[in-house]
Amino acid sequence: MALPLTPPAPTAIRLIVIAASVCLSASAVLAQAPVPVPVPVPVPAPSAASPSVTAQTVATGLQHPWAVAFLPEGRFLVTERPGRLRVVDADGKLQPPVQGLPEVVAGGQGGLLDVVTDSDFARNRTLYFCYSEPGQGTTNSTALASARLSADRQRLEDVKVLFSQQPKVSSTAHFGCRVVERRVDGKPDGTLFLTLGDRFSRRDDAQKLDNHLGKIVRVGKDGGAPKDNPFVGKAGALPEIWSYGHRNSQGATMGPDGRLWQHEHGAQGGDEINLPQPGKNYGWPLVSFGVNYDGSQIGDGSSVKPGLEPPLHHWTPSIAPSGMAFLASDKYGPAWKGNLFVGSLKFQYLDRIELKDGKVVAEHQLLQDLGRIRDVRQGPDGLLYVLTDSPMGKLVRLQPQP
Ligand SMILES: [Ca+2]
Repeated sequence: MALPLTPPAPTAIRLIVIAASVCLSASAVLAQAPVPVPVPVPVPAPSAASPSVTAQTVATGLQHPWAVAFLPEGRFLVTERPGRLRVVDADGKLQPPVQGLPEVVAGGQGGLLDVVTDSDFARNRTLYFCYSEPGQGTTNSTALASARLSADRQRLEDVKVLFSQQPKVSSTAHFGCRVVERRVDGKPDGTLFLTLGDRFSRRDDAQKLDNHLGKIVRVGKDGGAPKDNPFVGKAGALPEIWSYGHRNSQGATMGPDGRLWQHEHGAQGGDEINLPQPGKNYGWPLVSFGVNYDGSQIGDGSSVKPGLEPPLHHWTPSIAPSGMAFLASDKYGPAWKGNLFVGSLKFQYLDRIELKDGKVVAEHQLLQDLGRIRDVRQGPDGLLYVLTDSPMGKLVRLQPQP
């Protein structure tokens, strides 16, 4: 099926509105009778009092926003899936689309997806973004590019495609596409992780090392495979591969433990959190805690097998996870500090995950009346920001109440 190409998008600019903050206390939300959302772990009482939180709309009128990054002076950078990158001013005003993106194929789950700023952005104005890149005919794949944001923030300069997933496939699904700047001992090591989906129709390729389907790759900020990647020099294996056996990973971040954390969608059940280690196999589609959409078993029906890394945690039924961020700041008090936050597209909440000794010990559902949560990040102000996924998506700040 042909994918419509994104128009160059000189659409009318919506100047949007702020902050008549949707007041919504998280504790009040939690007290409401929820829709039956299954949680596979017991929920003990939190170890410290949870803060009262207001969901404050920073900006609206964003068309299927997918990712938010943070610019100096309180500005934001937001991707819109149809193929636009926008600066959002600190007061919520949307600027016209940033010019100079490469060609993006928008359709289905594809389009302009993740964006992150370089850790040294204040000096180099460099950002990284990933998107659905067109190929021959109706084919496409995920690609990763770097660019410099012009001083006036109106266009991209020096755009370089750092990596293109191979092979390109005719599919509108499972692009993966989260970018993480790797840090070692707290310092950027000059490389980036990129999550790559199995394109739905090519699940068996997730177990083969001669392609980039169903993989996490690690590439240099100038492109190319770092020499210490696990499969460099191995016959029949692509050198960018970091880990394999993944299905469709739309959330990833560096953890406070210095390791890469990611989550991925299962089929019917079996969404997972993993900590991908170099060269390891995360099992898809040989093992899963879920089943196929028609109810049939995946592989021989096993959920774990020797040689395949089990997930740290799984959600069955699936929550359809999106975005992933650790809260490092003190802004919400001790109960939330160090928690992991994950959006749920399917059940429409923000999952606050308590961890102890590296294990999930409790989950709490927040923001249950905002709609589908697409991204969650901690801003430089220490506050959490989320994006909602809709034709009129919002950027929302979680404001702790005194
Ligand atoms: Ca797995």
